[in-house]
Amino acid sequence: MADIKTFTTTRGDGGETHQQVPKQSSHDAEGHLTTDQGIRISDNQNSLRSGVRGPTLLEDFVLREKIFHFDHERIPERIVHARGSGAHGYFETYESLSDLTRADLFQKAGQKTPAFVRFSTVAGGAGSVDTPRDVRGFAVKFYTAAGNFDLVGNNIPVFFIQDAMKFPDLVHSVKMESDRAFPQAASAHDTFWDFASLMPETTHMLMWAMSDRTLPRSLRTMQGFGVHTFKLVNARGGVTFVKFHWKPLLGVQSTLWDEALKLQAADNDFHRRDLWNAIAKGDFPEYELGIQTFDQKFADSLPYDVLDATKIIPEELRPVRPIGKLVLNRNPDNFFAETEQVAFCPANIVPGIDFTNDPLLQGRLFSYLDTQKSRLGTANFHQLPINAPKCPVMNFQRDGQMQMNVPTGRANYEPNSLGAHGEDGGPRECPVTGFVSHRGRAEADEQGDKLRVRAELFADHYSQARLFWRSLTDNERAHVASAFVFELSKVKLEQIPSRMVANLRNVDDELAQRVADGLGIDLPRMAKPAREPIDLDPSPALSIQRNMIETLKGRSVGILYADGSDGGSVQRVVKAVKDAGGTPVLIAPKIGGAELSDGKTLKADGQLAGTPSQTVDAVAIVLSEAGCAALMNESAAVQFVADAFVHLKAIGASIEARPLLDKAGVVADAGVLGLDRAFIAAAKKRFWEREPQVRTLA
Ligand code: HDE
Repeated sequence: MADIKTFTTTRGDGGETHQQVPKQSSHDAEGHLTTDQGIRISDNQNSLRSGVRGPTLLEDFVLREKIFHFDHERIPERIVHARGSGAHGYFETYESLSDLTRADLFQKAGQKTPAFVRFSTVAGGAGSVDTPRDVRGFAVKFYTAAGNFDLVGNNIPVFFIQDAMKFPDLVHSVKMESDRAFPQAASAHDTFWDFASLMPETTHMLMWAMSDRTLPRSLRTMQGFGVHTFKLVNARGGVTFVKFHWKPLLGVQSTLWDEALKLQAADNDFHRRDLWNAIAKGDFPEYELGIQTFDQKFADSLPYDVLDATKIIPEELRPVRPIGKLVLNRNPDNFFAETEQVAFCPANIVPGIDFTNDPLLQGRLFSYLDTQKSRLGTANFHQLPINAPKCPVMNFQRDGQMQMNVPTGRANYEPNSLGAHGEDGGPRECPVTGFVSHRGRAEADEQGDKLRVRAELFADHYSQARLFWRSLTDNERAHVASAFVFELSKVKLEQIPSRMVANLRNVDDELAQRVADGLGIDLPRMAKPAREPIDLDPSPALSIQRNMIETLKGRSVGILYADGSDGGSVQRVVKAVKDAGGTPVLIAPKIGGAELSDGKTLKADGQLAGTPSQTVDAVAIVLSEAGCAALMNESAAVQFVADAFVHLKAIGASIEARPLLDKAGVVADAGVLGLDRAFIAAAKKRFWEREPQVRTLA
């Protein structure tokens, strides 16, 4: 009935722990279909009825059980981050960090810890699209030998608000509006911008949200951040402040806004499918974990507060030290059991890691456990296989709905002398190896009277927004300005856009002017800042364009061909793409393929109308004269080429395909090539210099 999977985790001390998780299949050992009570089912097609055309009988327990289960198959979706995609993998530590932390997973070079990751969008429901303009969740559960450690981060290093008190307001404002239930998965509406424009502390995050960071090309090409400042604690109790960073080994890549919009139509599951396919074919996504560490003295030297989640510490000021690598090498067996039921919680930390007084983090520590109870229905959700630690769990917690273990023994209290769990009546506390909260002496003088206040430096809402703006390239700045224009153009209440632009004047007057011009409104007076912004040094590390890695790994090249296309040319492109580590995608007018010049029929991976060029990273157009003529009046073909051009992608084409390129409005530039080697090199990047030719970079 059930085959058993064994998970292994290497401990810091070299020992191993095992846990067995039953993997249920839908039939018994001999292949028979059974009810949930194990009774073999004779007929799964027809309900039990009285007479051939008579009424269905209530006694049909097979039918009742099947429909009863179906009726309850859905659970409440997450209030935020409802749409997500998960993957299993492992984390490998590069070198011992024992000088900084006693956290088990960081003790030995080469040490591997099993992990599960869930990526998500924030605002949309579980069935919404993968490519809206939205922040992405990047939540990692490390099943360490000393218990579960959850690093529940985002792909942006800052957050909209500084205090947990404002989280319900933020989320209410961004989700679909409560009376009309639209828009779905979009921040471009009145209530979000009403809230954002009234809350200047959102400005830094808004700059990131309006940038290409919220349009990731794939889940494999985005960064992740722990956002808050945490603490690392070593065996001697020594503490170091830390910020966690994930960096994809493929580099960070984003789409353009027009591309993201069209992807919503082309493939709602673009990111989920990409992640699944990559893992399925052994192209395992990898992300390096890095840390920025610092002490109190450094924190005190900054003109902003390290407890404020709307601030970064630029990498140029404090380099990110790579400490290990996450490899995602296994797709979930079951979406619901794993990706849906996984329960992350920032409060899940292990000895060697600790919280700071960041008021946003402190609120999160309560929220996640609380929401899991409502979402998963029982305080025993930690027993679900995906949530269960892979190290021993021993305590006196008992009972509750859906208790899946059978705790033995008479004693369910501590201390006891009954010896139910060993001679000494254990399990017992572990004063040495157990979790001890760091005493937080460094912050002690900030504790005292009960106050509802924010620390002084939290009032600086604009300096880092300005830093971000100044760190971008011209193209990236234009995208930010256009995104503000797009979003605010969807706002119907007149007072909101000018209030937002008034805030933006504190970031940069040119940005504010561009947004006002784009909206066709007068530049409003500058909003009075709570604290005068200061000029901080730009951080080139924040630009995606500047740091893009030129590679075909993780990227795909769409090869458009039709009847009569030169077989040799198609095969040469396919081989060259593969040799460079990329994925060739064969696209033809018919999914059955096309008959090439050599008489062979080549089957397609995608049909032209269903595989537009935004689903690939570069295009090769391999057409004969007749093939090209046949596609000249095919809008999908013209659009295929036109979109590749305006999305700044490399276009390689046979000479015979030129008329199609002309019709699509392609103008010769460094990214428009023949089908030779130069095309493969070009396919590794985007042609940003083309952008002023294809859209207004206001
Ligand atoms: Fe979350 N957040 N959050 N959040 N969050 C949830 O927990 C919350 C915040 C993040 O794939 C919820 O199980 C509060 C920051 C991710 O399952 C909920 C505050 C960051 C995920 C919740 C924040 C995050 C969540 C909804 C402000 C980046 C998805 C369902 C005080 C560092 C995890 C759930 C997954 C999910 C609360 C702010 C990341 C309601 C109260 C900052 C990646 O508990």
